[in-house]
Amino acid sequence: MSRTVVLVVVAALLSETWGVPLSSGSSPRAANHFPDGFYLGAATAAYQVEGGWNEGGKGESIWDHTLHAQPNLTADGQNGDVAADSYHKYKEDVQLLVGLNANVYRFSLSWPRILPTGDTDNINQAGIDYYNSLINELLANGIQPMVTLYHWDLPQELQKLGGWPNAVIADYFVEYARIAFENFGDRVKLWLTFNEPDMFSNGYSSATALAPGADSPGVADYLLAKAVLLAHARVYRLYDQRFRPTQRGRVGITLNIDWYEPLTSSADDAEASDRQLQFECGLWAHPIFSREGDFPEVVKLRVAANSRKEGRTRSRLPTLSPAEVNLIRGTADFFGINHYSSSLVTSGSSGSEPSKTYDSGVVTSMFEGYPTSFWISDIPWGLRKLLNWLHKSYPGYPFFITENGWSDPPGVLNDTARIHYYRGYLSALLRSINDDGVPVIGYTAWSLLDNLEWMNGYTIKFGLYSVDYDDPERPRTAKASVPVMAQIYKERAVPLEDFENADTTPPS
Ligand code: PNW
Repeated sequence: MSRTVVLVVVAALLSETWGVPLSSGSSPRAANHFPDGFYLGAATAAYQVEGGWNEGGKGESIWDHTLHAQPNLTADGQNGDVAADSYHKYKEDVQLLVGLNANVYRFSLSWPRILPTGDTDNINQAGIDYYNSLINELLANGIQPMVTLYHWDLPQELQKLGGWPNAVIADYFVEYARIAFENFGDRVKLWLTFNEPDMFSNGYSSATALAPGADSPGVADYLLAKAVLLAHARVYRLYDQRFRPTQRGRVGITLNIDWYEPLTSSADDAEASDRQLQFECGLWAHPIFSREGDFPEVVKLRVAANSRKEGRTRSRLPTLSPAEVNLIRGTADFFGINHYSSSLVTSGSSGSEPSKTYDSGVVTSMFEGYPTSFWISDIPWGLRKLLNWLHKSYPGYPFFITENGWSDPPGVLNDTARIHYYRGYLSALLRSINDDGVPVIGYTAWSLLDNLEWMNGYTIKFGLYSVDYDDPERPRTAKASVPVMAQIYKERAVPLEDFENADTTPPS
């Protein structure tokens, strides 16, 4: 064997056996391939797909309550009472995942399906049975379950106590998590405590954005931040101490993080970009994933300064005591990311006073010249920049892309824009892993099937599979993106031509 051949073989063995990233100059075959053991699948959330809102002993959630009381909050007056009927059709859903060659399915547990009052006075066995059936069906088909404990459907009984801004809710969340670990942890090895706290905090800063519609901007959302971080940390530590020794799974949290590109090359805009990332991501990530813990300095300073200006004697952002900082710091085995889009950012003033938006002191705008749908721009290099920024800011943590996807208006089965989006973003993900050395362990596309897109009702479609919402049977149909994704998942690679054509390098 010539020396070159030996080197190539050794490099291939290294990359295959230990997932050692090859440098960009190496074999082009490797660069478009996912590492061994990489998870590839799709995601959903309970309220968006399950339906069965009052079946099998399920209690009322804040979403049931809010959309029943105010049906006009959704774009089409619809709600999740039936949704995609996954409560009855979960076996079919598992076959949709099989059709994608997925090896992981991210779904969420409905807290009030398991604990109808949110508390342990009533542990609903029918709810536990439902999730056991789903988990067993997944495993029988070779698909790992990845479970989100909280994807926004708080038991309404706990909203009567004020919901997440009330720190006492953490006590209930820990009990709920314990019941989930006890019942499912023998088979579930990937756990997420929360989905997108930054996004669901809007349910407490706006009357109309999300349930429960408690309108306390700049106050409730920061109180919620402390309560959620403490709840997350306590659940992580519970798992670590009581369940990890026997169950050997991993616990993380998922944050929504877009990329914010400075509008100009000025130092001011670079600062605005960092500030926006700190207010959207750092508020949650810094306490958990940074070496020093606590809220980011820039967030603490700006909220304190605005609070003083408003005549308050205390900051609207609660403080974390040294003991709380220690409790929260380091409480994750991996870092979940929901990434959809990139925007431009400059410093300036937006949002009402007080509000988190106002505190951040930035103005964002959408890029021009990229494919756009609703609030999403198709900018693959934004994901690559974000992953590099995250890896630099929070070294030592593996990342998992828990959501990424494209939305269409209703009726698009030949979803060429979604295909373009996924080819680009999966290529950017591969560049981040193989060229940049960012440790990413998995990817779940949003979403497996068309579902209730919160206040947009059924008017915005994220599914790889479409669902006919006019038919009581809720039949599923594969969109054109399904065979494309199924091939990528099967080959565990983006086809070379698509990979090389993808827009993965930021314009200079
Ligand atoms: C996420 N935005 O929410 C949620 O985790 C999903 O439940 C949801 O269906 C999905 O993304 C698609 O929207 C977001 O306006 C909602 O920037 C809105 C935004 C981002 C994420």
